[in-house]
Amino acid sequence: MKSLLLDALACQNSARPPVWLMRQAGRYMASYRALRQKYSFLEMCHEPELVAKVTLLPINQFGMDAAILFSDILVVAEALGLGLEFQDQVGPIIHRPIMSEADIDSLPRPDDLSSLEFVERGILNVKPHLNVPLIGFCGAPFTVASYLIEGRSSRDFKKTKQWMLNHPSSFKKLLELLSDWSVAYLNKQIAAGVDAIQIFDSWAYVLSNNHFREFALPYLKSILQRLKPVPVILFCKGSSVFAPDLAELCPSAISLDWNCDLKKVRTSLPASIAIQGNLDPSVLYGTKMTIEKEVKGLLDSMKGQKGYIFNLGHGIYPDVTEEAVQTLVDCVKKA
Ligand code: 1CP
Repeated sequence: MKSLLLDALACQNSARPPVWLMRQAGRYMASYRALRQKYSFLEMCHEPELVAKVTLLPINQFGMDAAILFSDILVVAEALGLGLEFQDQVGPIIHRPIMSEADIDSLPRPDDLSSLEFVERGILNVKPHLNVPLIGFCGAPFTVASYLIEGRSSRDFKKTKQWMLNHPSSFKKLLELLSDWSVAYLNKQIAAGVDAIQIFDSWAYVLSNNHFREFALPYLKSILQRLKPVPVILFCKGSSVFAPDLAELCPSAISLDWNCDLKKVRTSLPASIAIQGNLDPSVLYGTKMTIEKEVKGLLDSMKGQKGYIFNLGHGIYPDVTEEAVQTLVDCVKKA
C-alpha cells in the first residue's frame, strides 16, 4: 500500500505530512456517543462489526490519513483472566488486581490467543473498507503492569512503584510475561493485516531516567526484536526526555508529547527515525483561528523535514468539538 503515512514512516515523504490523532474514534464524536447509548465500551470492542464501524467513523467524517484499530490496551487484562470493566466517569477497573508473585505465576502464557480473536476479526472486517493504512497497537509492559497492579487509573502509581522498588525481580517477571503477550498479540494483528503498530507506554513518564532504562526500555526492545516486519511507532508520555534511549531501539518513529521543541528533537535524532506529534491536545479547545495558528506554527517549524507525522502530543480530550477536529485536519491537509 502506498500512503502518506507509510512514506513518512520510511522517512521518504516529500508531500505534506500525514495526519491522524490519538483517540480519534471516541466520545467527542456524536456518532460514537450514539453507539455508546446502545452498547458498553467493551461490547463495542468485542463485536468485530462494531470495531470496524467505529474505526471508520473518524476516517469517513474527518478524512485522517490513517485509521487506528478500535480496541483498548487493557483487553489483554481480560485475556489474562483478571476481569475488566470500564465504568463511566471512573475508567478501567481490573476485578482481580495482581497482588503477589504467586498471582504472577498463575497467569496464563500467551500460547492460546483465542480469547483475543475478536481483535483479529475486527481487523479482517475493517480492512476492505479502508483506503488509508490501519494502525494496530498494544500497551507497553510497564504501562499495562501499572493497571494490573493498581486495579484502575492512578495518580501516584504507589503500589506499582512500591512493588518495582522493593521486589524488582518479581516485577520483571510480570514485565517479561507482558512482553511475551504483546509480541504474540501484535504478531496476530500484523498477520490479520495491520499496516503499522504503535506501542503506548503512556505512563512511562512517572519513571526516573534510570528506572526507565531498567523497567521500560528492555521490554520495549524485546518486543521490537520479535515483531514481524512492519513499521513501529513508539509513544511514551515523556518521550522527549527518553527520545535518545528510544532511538537506540531503531523504531520507525517516535511519537512526542507537547513539552518539547519538535524541530530540536528532529535534528537530534537519526534522520532514519520519523517523528510524530506534538500539538497540545488542549489547543482543540481554542477558536478556529487559534487552532489554525497553532497548527500552522507547528507545520512551519517542521517544514521540509522528511519523516514527520502530524498528531497530538497525547489523546483527544472527550469534550472537544467535532468542528475543532475538522479544522485541525483541514489545516494540515492544506499544508
Ligand atoms: O466510550 C468510552 O467510555 C470509552 C473511552 C475509551 C476509548 C474510546 C477508552 C477507555 N479507550 C478507548 C479507545 C482506545 N484506547 C484506543 C483506540 C481508539 C482511538 O485511538 O481512536 C486506543 C489506542 C486506546 C489506548 C489506551 N487505553 C491507552 C493508551 C493511550 C493513551 O491515551 O495514553 C490507555 C492508557 C488506555 C486505558 C484507558 N482506556 C479507556 C480509559 C478511560 C482508559 C484510562 C486512561 C487513564 O488511566 O487515564
